[in-house]
Amino acid sequence: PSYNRELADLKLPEGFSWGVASSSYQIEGAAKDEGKGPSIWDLLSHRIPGLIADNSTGDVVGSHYWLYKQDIARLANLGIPRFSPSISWPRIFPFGKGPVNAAGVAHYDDVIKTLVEAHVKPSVTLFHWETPLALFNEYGAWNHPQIVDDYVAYAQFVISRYDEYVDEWFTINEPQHCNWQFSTYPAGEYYPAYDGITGGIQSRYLCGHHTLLAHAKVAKWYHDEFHGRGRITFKNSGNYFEPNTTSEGDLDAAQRQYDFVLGWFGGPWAEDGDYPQSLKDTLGDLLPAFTDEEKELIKGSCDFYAIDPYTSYTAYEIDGGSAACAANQSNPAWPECAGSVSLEGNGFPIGPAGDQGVSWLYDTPTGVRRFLSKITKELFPSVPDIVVTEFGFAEPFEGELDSLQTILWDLRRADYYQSYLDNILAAIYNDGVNVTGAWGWAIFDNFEWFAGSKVRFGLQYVNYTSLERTPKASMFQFLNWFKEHE
Ligand code: PNW
Repeated sequence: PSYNRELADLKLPEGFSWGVASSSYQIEGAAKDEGKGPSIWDLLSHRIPGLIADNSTGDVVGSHYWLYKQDIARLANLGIPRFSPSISWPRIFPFGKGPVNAAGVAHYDDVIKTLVEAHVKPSVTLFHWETPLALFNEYGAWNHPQIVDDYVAYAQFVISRYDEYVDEWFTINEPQHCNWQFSTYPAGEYYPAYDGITGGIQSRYLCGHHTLLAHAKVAKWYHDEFHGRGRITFKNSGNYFEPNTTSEGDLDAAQRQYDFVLGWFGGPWAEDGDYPQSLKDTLGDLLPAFTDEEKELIKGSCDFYAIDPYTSYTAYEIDGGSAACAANQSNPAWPECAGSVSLEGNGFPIGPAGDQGVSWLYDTPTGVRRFLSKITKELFPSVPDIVVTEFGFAEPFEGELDSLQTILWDLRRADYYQSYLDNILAAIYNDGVNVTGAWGWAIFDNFEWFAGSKVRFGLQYVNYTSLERTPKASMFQFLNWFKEHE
């Protein structure tokens, strides 16, 4: 059933870009094959028992590295026009820099060729969190400014090689999150400490700073070198925050959340190419400063806005108010300084919960519509168009995955896709937002980082023993929606 009968007959704008997404470490497997070097995720998933919820790793997962031909053939047969994969940095440069791994390059040559021949357009992410371990060991990776030039060299290698076939590039996946891989734990706990860097919040803002600079340098080079050939941006992670009431404190709490999540990486759209004032005021010396030259580089470095708007929350003022919190580093909500309630807004649940392994995820369809307006009209009015580069749901499961019916008859996920897509259409038609694409996460079940392999985001089920893929009910709902609206 359609949730909005008035939208049922509307067609997507011409050229609307849709498809499915995933990332290399989450689907490729072949973690030690054909010369790939280790990334920090090989370390995290192997070295620290209990760190990944089910102690799973990315060693095998869906083995897309070996099965890409059938995976791409299936996309083509299902009529899915676009796929957004990522390339693994340590497959190309096993040590992060230096010698190129010819087998890794030959592999991606064939992946791109296979996609092109199948008429499935690739939108490629260059860095989806696979930081080469060698660079971490050498200088602390994203904690250190040296990473910028090493990343730029890698990105230039890949873009130069595939420019002819790839019309959309994402430099970095969700810089809001890649930092937690270094900053969730104090230095010395799982990683060695570097140069007086303490990890934690200090790493978070240092790593963020270097991802933004790395992006901006690559974008500048791409714009100069390949002018007009394609588009480049990075993928933002962020969710919608509905103020709990119209009180000044709740409105302020929502605004601080936006500043500290989207605003942190909003430099490309901010008038001055810099961080928001509230970040500077709260973080002081913890927030590195950009030079004027760097701000110029950052400004204009994104050709469109990419957002992964999975869910929504209610924001409310915490005890003592945001201002008091902003001054109090021992407050658990520091530095965002706003509670983000997942279960209650005005006392009511905000939506059905996803798998407990991803406790941040709720099915909140109207939030996506409001969020798209919020970003393009209020937060960053200079955004020309916005692409929903990931959205998806992890169906909650009771007990083990032993019944084919519970696995494949994923009604909650089907409902999620239907209602989010209806609301994206409403954002376009009712609210006038220039949404130019939407990609479901994920092509099939994949390794969900710290939540492991039990959390399943796939539109196709993967049997991790036989490696067989089976489309879920949600895949057909997703495809039918596009059939009706194209
Ligand atoms: C994204 N949140 O991460 C990543 O790009 C994917 O690799 C991941 O598998 C997918 O979403 C599902 O989790 C996110 O807390 C992590 O709102 C956390 C959040 C959103 C996205």
